[in-house]
Amino acid sequence: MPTRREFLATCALAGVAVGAAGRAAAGAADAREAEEQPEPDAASRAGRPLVVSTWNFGVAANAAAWRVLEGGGAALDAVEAGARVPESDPANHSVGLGGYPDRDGHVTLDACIMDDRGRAGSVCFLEGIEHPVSVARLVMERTPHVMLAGAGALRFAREQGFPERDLLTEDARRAWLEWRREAKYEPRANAERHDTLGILARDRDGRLAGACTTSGLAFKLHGRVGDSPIVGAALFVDGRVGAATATGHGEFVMRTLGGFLVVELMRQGCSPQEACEEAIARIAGDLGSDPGEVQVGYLAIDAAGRIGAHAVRPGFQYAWRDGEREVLVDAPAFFGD
Ligand code: SD4
Repeated sequence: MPTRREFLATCALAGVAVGAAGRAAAGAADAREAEEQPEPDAASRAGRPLVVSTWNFGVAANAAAWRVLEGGGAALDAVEAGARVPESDPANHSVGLGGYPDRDGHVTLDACIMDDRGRAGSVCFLEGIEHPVSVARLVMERTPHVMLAGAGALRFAREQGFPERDLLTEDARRAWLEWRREAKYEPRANAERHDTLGILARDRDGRLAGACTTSGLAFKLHGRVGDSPIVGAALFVDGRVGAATATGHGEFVMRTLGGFLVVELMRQGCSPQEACEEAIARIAGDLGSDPGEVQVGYLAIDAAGRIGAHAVRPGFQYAWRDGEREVLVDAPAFFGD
């Protein structure tokens, strides 16, 4: 396996300027990558379906996506099926039902979906609908638009027949009341809650698709929209090149258009791993020697079925499944373990 330095050199030869910060972290990352990424070579995956998802609950999302893929279904259907799993899970406090509310007690949801033809749909600041990813898909398929927000997104969902329900569970309400007491109702970025689902799939016909769904940062300011519904930030798919998704502090991803950056780097010759490392380096390189509470994780696949992942800090996990194997992996991190 080439070292990260060699990776970056290859990338640079392909015309990509690699950040100095990324090079600084290179040596320490080599061994960990080898240990932590039991990655079969892409050739063994050629022509086979693949699905990858962020975080450990990505295992359950992958299982739902896999049921679509193994029957020869489309990557787009697979990622939607996968994203709906955490959306319905009340125990997941940062996606859909049971998501932690904003500062004012509203659960507001962001989601998007994209296919290999560059079609995309998205909703943001949506309340009262359990499956924002499915609303996003219908924005893509049944409107001339890409993104609907807030009351307009809700009206569209109603018109499309989506049932409404209160998404604030008793657990989430208690956590919010607790936070409000402790935080004296002052807004703050919540650093611990990083559980957005980003899911990417390749189907039997080689088509790629991705989806992203979240209730966003816990106890955020009312009206805050994160990276998850922004095409090019938390999600980007190019059918000929690859797909990328992001999780973590959305503001950092939005400012750098990370999803687009990762796919663009792959287009210019980087592997998914190199591309994720460079995109993280652009963020982490500006954080000084201590990232504080900042966390961002990128996950990417390319058209050949190679996987890459990188994070600002340790702790970011992702799951991949290709039929024979279902694997949960600790992503390497810029700031090391
Ligand atoms: C956001 N990126 O709203 C989302 C939150 C997240 O894991 O990913 N949590 O900023």
